[in-house]
Amino acid sequence: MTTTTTSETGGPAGSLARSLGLTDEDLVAMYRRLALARAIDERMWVLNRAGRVPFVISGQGHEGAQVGIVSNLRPGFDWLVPFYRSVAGVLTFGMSAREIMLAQYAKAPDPSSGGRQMPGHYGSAAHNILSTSSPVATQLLHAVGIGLAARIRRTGQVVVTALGEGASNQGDFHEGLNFAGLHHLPVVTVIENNGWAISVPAAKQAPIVDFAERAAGYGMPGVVVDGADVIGCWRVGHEAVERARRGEGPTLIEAKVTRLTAHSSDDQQTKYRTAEELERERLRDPLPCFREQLLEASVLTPEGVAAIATEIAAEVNDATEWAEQQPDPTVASATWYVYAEDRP
Ligand SMILES: Cc1ncc(C[n+]2csc(CCOP(=O)(O)OP(=O)(O)O)c2C)c(N)n1
Repeated sequence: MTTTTTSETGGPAGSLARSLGLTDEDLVAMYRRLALARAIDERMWVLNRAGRVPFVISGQGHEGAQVGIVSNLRPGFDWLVPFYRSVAGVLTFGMSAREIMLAQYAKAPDPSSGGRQMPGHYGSAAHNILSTSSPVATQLLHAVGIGLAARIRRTGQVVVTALGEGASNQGDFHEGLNFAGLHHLPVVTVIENNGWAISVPAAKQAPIVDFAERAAGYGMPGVVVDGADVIGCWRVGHEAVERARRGEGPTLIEAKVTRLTAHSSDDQQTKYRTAEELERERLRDPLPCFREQLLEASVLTPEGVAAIATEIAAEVNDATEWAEQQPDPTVASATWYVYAEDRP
């Protein structure tokens, strides 16, 4: 098994997408999801700074990889095991702006946990999105377990899971990939490599540059893709998901993304990232990159971009106001599911 590197950036997006079987409507829908994820994320920061929500951990810079790859799953049939930056991923897989805001406000109707999980740990039983645990990389084992169940039951379901490059140094990642490779499980693992694990740069995390190389140790293909290249991400996601669906086994994808914000609302990244780096990283923002590609290919017009922005602003306002009005969890619900005898 070899590690391959792929990038579609710079190609004429319209004809390339058509050659891949993507319609203009598909591309516009993907752009809308990217833009919606960004707008929700930006709103979270405003709410945090205004003292309305306790904590933000951002997906800004990761959205292109998430939308491109997750668009290949069948919502309501396949499974998504996300991580805390997966705002665009869970939106692509069926969660709504309102549901995301419920989690931010920790409200009782929050589908992730009824307000008991840490914000950013998205989940929805209705959408086959597993709410994950805070220790990083533990979600790999859950994803592999779901993949094993799908294989035993012969359902044809595929699981996509995601984590950061820092988390890929945890034992759970290696145990999970080994088991998935050994049993040819339908699991696509996406390392969203943003170059940092909080304040630790990737070069101080592991003795390799491309984390996808690790796939070779587990008998599966490893693919590196530019996370600012949405169509390229869609293509590698498509190949990996279809391979899993055919029963040919797992794939490891490494999307080189950028972290456009601090690690979280409790971090000050100017303590360890230079102004030059932060400026340079803006060039790798998938949202303007994709918008420019679609404008150049006449898939979108400036008026179309503006109309989408207006719709999204209304959707984010609605989600914020609606979520804020929902009831808080009851005190009695705090220990639900902690003790066997204390369940509703
Ligand atoms: C097992 C474990 N160790 C430490 C932490 C604290 N922690 C939370 S996020 C994080 C950084 C993870 O970096 P990376 O996997 O590269 O993802 P990123 O946040 O950069 O997207 C750390 C160390 C944790 N949640 N779990």
